[in-house]
Amino acid sequence: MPPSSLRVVYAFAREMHPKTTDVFIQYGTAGFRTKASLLEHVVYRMGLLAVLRSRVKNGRTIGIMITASHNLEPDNGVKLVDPDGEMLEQSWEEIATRLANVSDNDLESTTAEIIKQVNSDMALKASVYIGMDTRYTSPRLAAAAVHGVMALKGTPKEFGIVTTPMLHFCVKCRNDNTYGTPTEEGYYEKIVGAFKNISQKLPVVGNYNTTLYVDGANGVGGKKLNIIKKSLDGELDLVLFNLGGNGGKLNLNCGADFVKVSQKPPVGIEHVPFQRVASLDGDGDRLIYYYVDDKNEIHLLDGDQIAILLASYITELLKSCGAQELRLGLVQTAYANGASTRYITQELKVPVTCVKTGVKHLHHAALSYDIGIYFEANGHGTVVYSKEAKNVVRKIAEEGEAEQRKAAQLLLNFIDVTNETVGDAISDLFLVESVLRARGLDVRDWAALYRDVPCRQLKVTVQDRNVISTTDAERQCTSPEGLQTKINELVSKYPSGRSFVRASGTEDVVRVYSEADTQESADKLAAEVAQAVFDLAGGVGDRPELPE
Ligand code: G16
Repeated sequence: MPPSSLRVVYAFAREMHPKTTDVFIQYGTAGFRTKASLLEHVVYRMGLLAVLRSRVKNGRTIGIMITASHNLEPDNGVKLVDPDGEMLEQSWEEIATRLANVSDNDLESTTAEIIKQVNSDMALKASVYIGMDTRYTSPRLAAAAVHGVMALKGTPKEFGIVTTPMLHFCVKCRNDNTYGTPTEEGYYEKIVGAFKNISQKLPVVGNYNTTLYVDGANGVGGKKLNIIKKSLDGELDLVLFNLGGNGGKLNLNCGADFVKVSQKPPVGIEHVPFQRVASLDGDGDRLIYYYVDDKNEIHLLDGDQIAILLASYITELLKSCGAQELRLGLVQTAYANGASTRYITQELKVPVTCVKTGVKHLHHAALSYDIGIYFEANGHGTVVYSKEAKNVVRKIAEEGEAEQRKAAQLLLNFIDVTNETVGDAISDLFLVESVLRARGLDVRDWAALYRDVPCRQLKVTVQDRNVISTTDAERQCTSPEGLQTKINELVSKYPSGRSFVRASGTEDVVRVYSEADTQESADKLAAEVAQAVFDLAGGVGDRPELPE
């Protein structure tokens, strides 16, 4: 493509997707995310960037997902997916931010500069897969992405409404056909098919029962489970609610983020004590389980507990296979409950790595193990298995002793249920159900594995959240001056106290996390640290308060 044809980049921008705001936007924890009305030009430009990225990767397919995931309906966002289904390589985030913020007049020349900088061969073909969530602003933004791809003569393929992890899966399959078929049906075939295979090998025993209630957050995940439900042949009886009808709003008082942060059950269902319930988030990439007891108190089984359940089962299968030489490790963030980290290292004797928030960081760290399990406490995570690990297990499934073969075959099914490209609520749900079934556990047995330290999360609005800098996997705050000293002073008043603050990369807020020996203390500590953030980091609006 000769440089002169870049004129069309400007033409599309000016005529169809002009930049109408000067608000600076940054590629954050999971792409660009803000009010949907500020995003059209950004998404168009990400269409351009995806084409350049595809060419740099020799024409391999790149993904664009239109979603603001756990955020409320008025927000939207865009995430770029790299050829192996992982998040966009970090060194490109800066390029994405630059392209998103230049004026329309400078767009053509900036595009030319970036082509040179990344050495994108414009003669190559380029392929871009585009998916979107259920937000009413998503179709318009998806169209802007398509125009961006067309402007640089790439080939867009639209998947319509899919979960974020489904798009990641399709991108991976398109570039590596040994992983599966790059369609929604291909996803069901592999992941749901493997779950049914496991279930058929595992009789229902002990306290496990096959009825699972699922809160769909009024988003795409629930809709897809409604399709899957019919093909489960009774292996799992899904009772779905918050599917987007009856005026239910996306992520509003429901969904994984609401349940985790507010520590309250979602609206949309009458809770029966001890019922096992799973909550997805808006684009189907996070999963939290919970139950309500006979005193109407909620008990969460969040990303930490999911990671532990999966780690202990995989460890058991590896032992039964005789493949203990495979190194299994777990990756968490600072939000992981202290009790979970202690349980993993002391009881399970599994090594733990702590990294910064954002699945891109966790995924990367997990790849250093033969089997890496990564979960954020908010329910975002998955398992990755190295080629070596898969080969070892395959060999045992073919050549091992009878009992070893049985365990290895179960593990191979388990690997197939896993969406290794990214955290996936649907795939994770089937993994959890497989383990509960294999072990005959009900939700209370699972919750009894260990007890969380009481914790609390709060949000504080400040003038510019970038004044907060952190180090040590976000556990220490380096600016503004004096804030960490104040946090240390507050924490020291509470037995088992721990607290940290960081700027969110998906919402315009500073997040505060605290833990202490009682819920009252954790709440008080969070409120005091939030006050300190408000005072020292330029709080705006109302002073922070605890949720009721
Ligand atoms: C995204 C990221 C997650 C992160 C979450 C919150 O999730 O993919 O890794 O934990 O945002 O990030 P922050 O605290 O920076 O706002 P999702 O489900 O919203 O895409």
